[in-house]
Amino acid sequence: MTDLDHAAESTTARLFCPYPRDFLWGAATAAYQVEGAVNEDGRSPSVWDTFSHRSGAVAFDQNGDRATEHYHRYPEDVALMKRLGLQSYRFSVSWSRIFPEANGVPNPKGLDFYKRLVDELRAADIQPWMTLFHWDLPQWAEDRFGGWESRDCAHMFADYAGYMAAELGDRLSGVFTINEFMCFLDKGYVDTGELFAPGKNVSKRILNQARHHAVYGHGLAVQAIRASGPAGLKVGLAENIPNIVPILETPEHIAAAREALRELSGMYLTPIFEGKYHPAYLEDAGDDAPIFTDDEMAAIASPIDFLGLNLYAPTYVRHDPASPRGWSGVNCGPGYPRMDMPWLAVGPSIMYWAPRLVSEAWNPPAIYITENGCANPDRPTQDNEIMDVGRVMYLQEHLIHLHRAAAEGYPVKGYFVWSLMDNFEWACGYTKRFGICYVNYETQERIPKLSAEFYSGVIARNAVGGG
Ligand code: GBH
Repeated sequence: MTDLDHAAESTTARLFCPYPRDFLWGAATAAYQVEGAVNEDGRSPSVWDTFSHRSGAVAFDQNGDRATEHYHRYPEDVALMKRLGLQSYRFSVSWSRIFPEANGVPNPKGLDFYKRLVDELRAADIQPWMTLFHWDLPQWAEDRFGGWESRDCAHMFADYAGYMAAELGDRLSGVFTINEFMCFLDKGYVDTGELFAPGKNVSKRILNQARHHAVYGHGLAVQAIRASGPAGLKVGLAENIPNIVPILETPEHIAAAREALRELSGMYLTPIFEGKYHPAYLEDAGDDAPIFTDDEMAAIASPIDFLGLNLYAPTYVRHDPASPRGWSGVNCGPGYPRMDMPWLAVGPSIMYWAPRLVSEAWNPPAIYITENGCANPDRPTQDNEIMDVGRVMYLQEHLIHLHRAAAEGYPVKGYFVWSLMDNFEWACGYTKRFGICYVNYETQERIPKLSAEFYSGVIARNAVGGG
């Protein structure tokens, strides 16, 4: 054998290395994107119902009225998960199914759906992981007090969280309070072009205050879950951090990347882990900074059991002595590869850098990749096959870098692919497909794509390689 053969063989051997024992493999969805049944069993509208019915808000004026009918087809969907070998399922709860009105009276039929779903999952030996808030705020909260503009929203959210933990907690493997602050606040409260619900345009000052109420709501929810749920129920949140990648793997660039992460997370994760807003955030906000108390900051920093990371696209950062902060961003530049979304640049090493930089900055006890995936313009062939080789490439490359993170000892415990199936992709409606299973929206048929077969193999071997 030549040296090159040896090198090739050991590289291959590395790729065949398994993920940690007990590594948890799953898939994720969110209520408004899959459930449909928006007027059934006492559910009241959320801001996404209102927004998607506003003319021009969503591509082709599409909405989640029907979505993928998961509300009715969940037994079929759980059977599909089982066939694929999934070990866990991350779903979200539609708050307005549980509390259809502002009066705090729960709706038993709404709760019952989630009980049935969770029981079905457990019977199939699939761990249920629940997200409490994936952007579909009850419309009553928007109408009454302007949603997260008000402190009341944080308190109402904590009440809802405590209620769910008490009712369902003993059957859950974990709870995520909030999914991605930036998407419902920075994109929902400010007109950035591509609007998200509720589609308003508030001042900087009000946005900052709403951000504060949202992280405060997370902290109060953690406390409510601990107080009302069974002992030992694990709780965290799922955040879309800026997925910083140092332009080169050198100590200066890595230090710059770590500082960029803390600074760019200055209003969300930094206070959750450090109990303080990042000084650069407060300085930039100036007179528009949020108003808060010490007690609120302490609540925001309530200890969590794990951090969920939604990882899609990279943000490159360099060490830059010329910049006042010592770092600066670097654009991907022309010709950079992208998947089927304008923002979805491909940078698989985010799967290594996110766990590493987050661990170096804040040392969370455990990390789950709560979302990772891509849109691909999938279309069935005449034989009803979906050859999404682009998604297989995307997932495979990302999983290899995740393996590196695990191999170097960062505490990554599991991975949820986004998404189990094609679904209502927010402002893009049904025009973008993120599923590993194709959905025919006429018939609601689910067809596993090539990527589902790929992912099943990874789960079966607990490794990317070795097939
Ligand atoms: C996830 O967020 C969501 O949790 C999920 O519901 C959704 O279906 C999935 O992504 C796919 O989109 O326009 O340049 O400002 C993804 C994270 C964060 C990606 C905001 C788009 C906006 C980039 N998203 N980001 S930009």
